[in-house]
Amino acid sequence: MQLIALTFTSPLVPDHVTVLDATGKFVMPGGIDPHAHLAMNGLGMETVDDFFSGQAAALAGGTTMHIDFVIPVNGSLTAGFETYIKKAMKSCMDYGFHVAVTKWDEVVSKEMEIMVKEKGINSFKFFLAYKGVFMVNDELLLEGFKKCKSLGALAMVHAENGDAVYEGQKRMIELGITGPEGHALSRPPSLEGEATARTIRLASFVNTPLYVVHVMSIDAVEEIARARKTGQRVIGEPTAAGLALDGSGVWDPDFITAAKFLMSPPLRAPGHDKALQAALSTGVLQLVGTDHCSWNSTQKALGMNDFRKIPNGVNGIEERMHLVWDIMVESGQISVTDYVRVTSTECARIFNIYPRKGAILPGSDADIIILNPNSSFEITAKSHHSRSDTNVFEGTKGKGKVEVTIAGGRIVWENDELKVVPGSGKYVEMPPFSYLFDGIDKLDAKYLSSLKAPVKRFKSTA
Ligand code: DUC
Ligand code: ZN
Ligand code: ZN
Ligand code: ZN
Repeated sequence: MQLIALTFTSPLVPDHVTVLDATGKFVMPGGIDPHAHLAMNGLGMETVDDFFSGQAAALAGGTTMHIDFVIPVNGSLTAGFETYIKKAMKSCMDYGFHVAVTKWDEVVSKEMEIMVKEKGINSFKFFLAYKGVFMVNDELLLEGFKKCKSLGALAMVHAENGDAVYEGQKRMIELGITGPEGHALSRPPSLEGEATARTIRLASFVNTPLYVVHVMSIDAVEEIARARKTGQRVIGEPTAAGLALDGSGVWDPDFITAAKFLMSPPLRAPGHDKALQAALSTGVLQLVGTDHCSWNSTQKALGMNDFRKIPNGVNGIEERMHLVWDIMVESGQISVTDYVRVTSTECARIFNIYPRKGAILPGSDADIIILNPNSSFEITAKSHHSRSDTNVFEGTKGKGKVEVTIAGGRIVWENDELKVVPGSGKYVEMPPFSYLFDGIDKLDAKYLSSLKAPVKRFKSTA
């Protein structure tokens, strides 16, 4: 570890201590991105950002930990986990994993137990979309929710109605709408709203906490707001792209320009972005992810004649901290304290790694950033650190720049220069039963006692 003195005044420190002057700037815990896909396989290809390049980009943008998603191999969680642990060997910052569950049987049920008890996993993701690939039905979802609850693991959902999306895609192709706009048109906000409503009700039926990933629409926000008002434990995660952009980009006549905006759920019509910002500022949504899943132009071009073959995903792991500062703090929608909460602390609390992460405290990992509120940033593919040749935020300018990133006690980003070492990042095990589970058993007992005693019946003589 480096010896670093962070100071707002003239320091009196020995020569071998590096002094960072933070006068007029904010010193904060490093960002934690709860949702990114590095080295992810899809449509027979791999994303351009792996665990090294994606994390280097993250560090350049003030994020010091990310949580990735283990995708099962032929339905096997164990095989999936091993694959991802290998992919992550080149990490230059700390990382954790959620595990996706895509089928159901006794083996998967047992594997979930092993993941929680032996592998440091405390969250499982269920896809309601991607029919025929990852999509689960309500029966599997209920089994999965029950299992999560018994293990103290958080259930996460990709909430879009996959059957309806499939129908919508067929409809677009029949109408001859094969370009990127067909993607958005085939999966409107109502399908996100329906799936969000359904999963929220099923999670309530099981009485287990729920985390809705990449909330993209007013329709989904309204469902989450209503559930939270009744006291249900539902967490909602907007993404950097969802907060910063609307979906008009997919209408661009240039194919590549349009295709780079393609993600699922899609970026929405103007207005949804503002509603997501408002929901974040009022606490209806709690933390910001990215769904960073980067493909280059050549890969996106494979769907030139059919939007269903365009790989889904946008960047954001490097841009999230800057964008959230500019859109939410600089604009006056949230305080600096809330900024730390939505970019770092809340994620650490939900995934039960606070105060090791998400805090600057004695005993915490030294993941620290210095953000200069008076310095500006401009996002371009030319200057970003991702391996992609495009950037969905191209040309975006704003205020609030991360000038220094310290990860695990080492300065890794300073003077616009990265000093990253492959293999230096550590796997962070996440223990079960986060605060979201506090008192769940009492609610179960209340439910049971509310059931009327069985009616004593006799055989009717009538
Ligand atoms: N949507 C997902 O659900 N996963 C990865 C990329 C995307 O856009
Ligand atoms: Zn940057
Ligand atoms: Zn998803
Ligand atoms: Zn995702």
